[in-house]
Parts: sequence; C-alpha cells; structure tokens
Amino acid sequence: MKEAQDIIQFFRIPGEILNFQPMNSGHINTTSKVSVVDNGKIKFYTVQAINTNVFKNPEGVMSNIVKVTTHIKKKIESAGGNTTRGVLTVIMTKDDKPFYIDEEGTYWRIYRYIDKCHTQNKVEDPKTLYNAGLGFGNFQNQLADFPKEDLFETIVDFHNTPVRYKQLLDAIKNDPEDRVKECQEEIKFFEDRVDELGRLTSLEAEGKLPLRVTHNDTKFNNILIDDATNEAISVIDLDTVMPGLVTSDFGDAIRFATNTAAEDETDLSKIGISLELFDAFAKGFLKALDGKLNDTEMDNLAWGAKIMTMECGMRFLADYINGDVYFKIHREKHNLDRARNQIALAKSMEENFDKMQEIIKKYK
Ligand code: GN1
Ligand code: MG
Repeated sequence: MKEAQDIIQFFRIPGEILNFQPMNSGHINTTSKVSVVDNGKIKFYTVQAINTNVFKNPEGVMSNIVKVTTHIKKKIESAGGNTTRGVLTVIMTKDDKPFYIDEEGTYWRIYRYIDKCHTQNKVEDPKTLYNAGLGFGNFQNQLADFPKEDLFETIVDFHNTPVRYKQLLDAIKNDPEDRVKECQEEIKFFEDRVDELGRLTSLEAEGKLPLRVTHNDTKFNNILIDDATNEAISVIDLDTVMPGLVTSDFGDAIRFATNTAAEDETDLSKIGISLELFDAFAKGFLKALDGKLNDTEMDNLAWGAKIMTMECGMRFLADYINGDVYFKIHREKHNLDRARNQIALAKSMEENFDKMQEIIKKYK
C-alpha cells in the first residue's frame, strides 16, 4: 500500500511534506499524522486510508461526513464558536472531491489536524469523562435537526443486535478455522441471554425509541480532549454517523470508558464497570441532552450499556471464529481475548444493573 506522504500532492494542501508518522489507533482504518511546511509555517494533517472491507461504500461515507461536518460548522458559527476546533474539516482534492482513489483502488481522505488536544484510551479522571459526555451529547444536539434521509447507511444493521447474534450463529455454523470448540462457554453466554438482545430493536419497531442521527462509535478515544483544560473539543471518527438510537451512543460510550481495564485485558479479575465513571458520563451526556429524551429512552440507557457490550462481545467472538477478517489484531487470539473481556464486563453490569438505573434516575 502507498504511504500517506505519497498522496498529499493530490489534495489542496500547499507546501512541502516535512514528516509523517503512523498512528496506531482504531481497529479499522489506517491513520497517519503528516506535517507540511508552507511559507515557513508548519501545518498538520490527519491522513487516512479507508478500510473498504468494512466500508463497502466509501463515497457514501465521505458524503455523510461532508454533510454532517458542514451542518455542525454552521451551528458552531451561529453560536459564535471556533469552527476550526469544534468540528473536523475535510480537505478536498485538487479536483474538489473529499477523497482520492489511488491506482490500487485505496480510498484516501485528509482532515485538518486539530492541535493542542489529544485522545485518551483510558479515563484518568471522572471530570474528563463528564466532559466527554457533554461532548457526545452536544454532538447529538447539533445534529438533532439534520435530515436523516440525507445519510447513507454506511454499515447496514450496524447496531441491530439480533442481526449481530445471527451473524455469530452463521460464524459458528461455518467454523472455517475450527475455532468453535474453544469458544463453547462464550457462545453459551450469549445463548443464555438471547431474549435480551432484541429489547432495543423491538422498542424501536414499536415506535417507542425514536431514530435520531447518532455517532454509533462513541468510544472515549473518539473525542478530542483539550490539552490545557481537558474539555471535549470535537467528536471524531465520523464513519458511522447515521440514523440510530440514543441508547447505542450512550451504551457504547459506557462499554468502553467505564471498564476498569482495557478492552483487551486478559486478566478477567481486573474487568468491571466503574459506577463512578458511569455516573460521570451519564451526568455530562444528560446535561447536554437536558429534557430531550423521552421516558423510554431514559429507562433504557442502562440497557443500552449492557446490550452494546454484549453486541461488541458477539462481534469480536464472531470475528475470531471467522478467522479475524474484520477487526485488526495485534496478537494471536486477540479477538477471543476481547470477546471474553466484553463478557466479563457485561456480567459486571448485570451485578450492578440496579445501581446503574438509580444513577440515571438522578438525572431524569
Ligand atoms: C471499531 O474504529 P474503531 O476502533 O473506533 C468498530 C466499533 C467497535 C470498536 C470496538 C466501524 O471502532 O463498532 O465498537 O471497534 N468500528 C466499526 O473497539 O466497526
Ligand atoms: Mg471507527
């Protein structure tokens, strides 16, 4: 594959390349930070190769991102905010496209790099997670009036948990790598909870959970944190912005950020939900969305956390069984470790479920 530095020339980026450095973040796309010197000034860009095994319609992805970032920019502008920091800026190619396709068919995109901020993989301080809650809640506010029908569904059934279960069953049936035999306990965990998996999609079908424009990948490392103030500056990784449920955004954020261990920790005794962190995120998220959620949404936020954790666990497990074809892995059995981790976290949520519900009630 080409390197980030080879494709800069096709974009509207004046100056000379100084340096480029791969960034090992995310399980899907390949990302580098590139510095360019223009008239003695150094500017930074984020260059990404889009994973087209995952995103079958990369042009649809970029169409969504251009529309959504333009919409948010207008909101920030009318509120008198900083439009270069509060939202990603897509850099266009010299022929005015939001992506460049190289000879190998790789889709590339470039964002302006937002400086004086960073991402964090682990929550060090509840206040920062509170800020992230505010940030993700605000993101949803900014898109509350965005026309949903203008968005491509970039991954069909992305958070359709019963479909994810079906995909796990298909993987088990095919068993291409003969791995099912070592996953019996994990498979049973999901079989035992099959009735819970369809809870949110059923409420959606009954019209009780409304479709909103959601982010759908609200990991704590998908929001930029200001270096000086620890405030949440901008939501990033917009590939999966599409119509969805607020319970998914809340739930996925909780799944990732409140785990007392990393997503791939193998010492299961270290894994559990931190109620302190749950409280911090809920407080920020619900402050931003003050009064905007209906009762069914409020009553199902904790369910969102558990169901998103189970869904992610099923996805990791199915990918392990399928031979690691979706998520990037960095060691043998990485996806199996991740699946076991998510199961341990879901168990911890079961033990703390009443307390999670109590915390949500405080912010009703
Ligand atoms: C992937 O790209 P990244 O690392 O932010 C995945 C999410 C999973 C997450 C698990 C498009 O997110 O759905 O929850 O890994 N993104 C896609 O860490 O599948
Ligand atoms: Mg992503």
